[in-house]
Amino acid sequence: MLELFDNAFSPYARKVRMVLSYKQLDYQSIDGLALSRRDDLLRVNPRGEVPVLVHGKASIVGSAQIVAYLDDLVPDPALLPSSLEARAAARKWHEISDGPLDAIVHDISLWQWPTLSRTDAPPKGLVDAGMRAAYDVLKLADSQLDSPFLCGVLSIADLALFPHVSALKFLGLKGHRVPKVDAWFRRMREVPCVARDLSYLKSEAASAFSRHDREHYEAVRIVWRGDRIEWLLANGYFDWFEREYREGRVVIPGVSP
Ligand SMILES: N[C@@H](CCC(=O)N[C@@H](CS)C(=O)NCC(=O)O)C(=O)O
Repeated sequence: MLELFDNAFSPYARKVRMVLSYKQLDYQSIDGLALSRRDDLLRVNPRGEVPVLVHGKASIVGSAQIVAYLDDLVPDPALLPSSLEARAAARKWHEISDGPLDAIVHDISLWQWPTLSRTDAPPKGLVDAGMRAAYDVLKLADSQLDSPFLCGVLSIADLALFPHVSALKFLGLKGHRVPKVDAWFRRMREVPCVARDLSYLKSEAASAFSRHDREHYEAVRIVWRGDRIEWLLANGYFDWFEREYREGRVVIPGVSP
């Protein structure tokens, strides 16, 4: 039996769930970010991050590693296209989605999380800068979308990008013209593994927003790492981040307790 240390809203966990579903694999989901499961999560990943896949004695940490593991476990349907060029492009989109695009979406969305008890406003200009940067990524996708999916056939490129575009739509990315991305997004919503995850997400969101899940999850401290810190600092938000740190709202995985 496969066990997934999961979280409904994590873009990385969303990607892994869609892959599991695409490959028709059954698994047991454990909400690894629920405070009640924190010790269990730390046992399989001392960084305290989801997703983690447990398969027998193996614990696979990190969504890209999990995706590669699942593709080895069940090669058909494949997550990479067949041509050398398209495979390289799919890996590139996987990396853009997991790295810089995740960072942008994370950094501008903190004020929308139902689990956080923030009542302040984002620092001046942050959301606009994020939306501009995200739009640049979407324009690149738009310029490359000349088939139904990013790299020809449905691949990890689409499954990795989708959660971020879906979050950007939720955040209100409006007034930007990316017609091919919009058509791709509509097409993606109909792909069975994507549709299934969207309906799961919808039901989880309804309960999280209605009970304002602050007792079940960390409500104050935010985990900051790698690209997410880099994007913030590259955009000049040193003072804001320092204040967050001094006021005890910053966790650096593997360093902070
Ligand atoms: N590189 C990792 C990143 C995983 C990650 O950042 N997970 C976030 C959720 S999106 C997390 O678990 N953060 C810990 C927390 O919020 O407590 C991956 O690809 O799986």
